[in-house]
Amino acid sequence: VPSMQVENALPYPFGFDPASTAVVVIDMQNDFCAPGGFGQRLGNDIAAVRAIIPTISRVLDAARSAGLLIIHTREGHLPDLSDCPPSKQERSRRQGAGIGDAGPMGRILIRGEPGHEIIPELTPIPGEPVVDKPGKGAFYQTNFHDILIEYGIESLILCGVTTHVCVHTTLREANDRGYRCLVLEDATAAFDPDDHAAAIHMVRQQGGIFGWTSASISLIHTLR
Ligand code: TIU
Repeated sequence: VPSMQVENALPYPFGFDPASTAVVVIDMQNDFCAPGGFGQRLGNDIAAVRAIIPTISRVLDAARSAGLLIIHTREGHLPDLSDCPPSKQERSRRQGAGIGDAGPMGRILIRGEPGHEIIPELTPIPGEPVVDKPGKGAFYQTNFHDILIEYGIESLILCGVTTHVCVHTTLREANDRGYRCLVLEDATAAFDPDDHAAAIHMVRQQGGIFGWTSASISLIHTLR
């Protein structure tokens, strides 16, 4: 029997045990959240992704106090681009945000460059795992699954950007591996609010086909 429950989750209450639950903060990097980054250069308005920063901060405060594991992810590629599929680079170039090309925060979406760093407001606390991933999902070509197994994690609480891309890909990969996932609807964001709304709806339809959704405050109240 789970020791905690987010009562107002949809499609029904989300039960979890703090000892086997991780909060995953997905790709809150300068490249997605700061002016001149990959996200903005793709043609997007970054206002919606910046708006969730304080909400994620509050979630992290509550989760750290309750002893939950926090895992951060970053999307990016090796400087020699050996882990970047040419098809991915080609589409980014066509859109004016070429992966590996020079930008105001260094080479776009490249590990070690300022644009690749997590935004200062959400800097990980020492000891919190940071998973570097070449794809949209956190499982593909990373040690993410090994970390979940090492810590005995069974449930994931997902925050970050963007809801329909990296959050959803990670959610779907996790769901297929048996993890119970809660997506925080106001601690995730897409550049286009319609994409966000559709992505949130998809999680909880068909009886929660990919998992659960809730407002952050419902989780925070549960953790306190
Ligand atoms: N982190 C993540 O979602 N990567 C993306 O490329 N998202 C877009 O919405 N483009």
